[in-house]
Amino acid sequence: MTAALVAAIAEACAAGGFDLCATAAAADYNVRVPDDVRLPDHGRPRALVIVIGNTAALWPRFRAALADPALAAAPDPLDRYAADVITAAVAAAVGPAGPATALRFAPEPPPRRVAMQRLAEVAGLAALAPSHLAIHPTFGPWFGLRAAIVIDVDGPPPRPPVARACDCAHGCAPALARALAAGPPRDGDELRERWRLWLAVRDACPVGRAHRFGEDQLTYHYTGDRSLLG
Ligand code: B12
Ligand code: SF4
Repeated sequence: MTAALVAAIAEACAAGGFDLCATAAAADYNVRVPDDVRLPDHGRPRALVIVIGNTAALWPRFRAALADPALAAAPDPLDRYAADVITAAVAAAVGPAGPATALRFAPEPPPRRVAMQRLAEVAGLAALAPSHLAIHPTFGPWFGLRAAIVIDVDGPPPRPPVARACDCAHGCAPALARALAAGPPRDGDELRERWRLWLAVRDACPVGRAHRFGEDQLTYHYTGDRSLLG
């Protein structure tokens, strides 16, 4: 039942452009993170957690979905699109009589925040690098993390860690040092002004270069420039 549930959620999310899916047990994540970013577990410590992410595959699906005027007018259309697609995928797969579920989305602030990169690591999806980026063995840093879904069924046994592809001394470390030298990476306008320095951190990684986001997708991610959605 659990495998079928995961497959149904993964398939519906992928159809909307959220093409990465991995699973973990809540306890394997909760023991590794500070209390304020722990996941709820429905009273079942090894409850199933499904982590959903996306590669460059998201962009054409998201652009097509913007034909909906309500989505196009939303304050943050991409976050809204992710929430709509993933919430609908879970509701359809679990059904009204199914096990309890809890959803957490990557942009949610504390007290609902999840350390998505650490969850991706625990789920065997990616390795957390000194660049503060999660690195997928195929897609490198070219993916986003969108949601954690906790379902009241048993999750998998602990995963072996994902091996890091290099020591970063010749990859991301010099680029990270340059970005940090320009000032602390605060959010909002300050980060946007220096976004190319942070893009350079991603570009410095040798893993997954063939999967780099297209110009529109990456510029929108770093700047939030809505003219790219028109
Ligand atoms: C807050 C936040 C930030 C803050 C981080 C500062 C801070 N002191 O925490 C700021 C605004 C600076 C930031 C910047 C960016 N972020 Co950010 N961010 C998040 C967010 C919403 C929460 C992170 C968090 O609080 N985790 C909880 C703590 C307890 O976890 P942690 O493991 O201890 O800390 C992690 C992060 O906080 C971060 N971090 C902590 N301290 C520092 C210090 C520095 C210098 C940096 C760069 C990062 C950083 O790295 C840690 C892991 O190594 C996540 C989404 C999520 N829910 O996880 C996205 C997320 C981590 N960000 C992401 C990205 C892509 C970026 C940017 C590259 C792009 C952008 N948005 O402009 C930039 C630049 C950073 C870079 N390395 O290149 C992606 C990473 C994808 C991946 N493949 O790993 C995430 C997962 C969002 C997503 N939807 O995919 N981010
Ligand atoms: S350059 Fe190396 S250490 Fe840095 S993010 Fe890429 S694989 Fe990880």
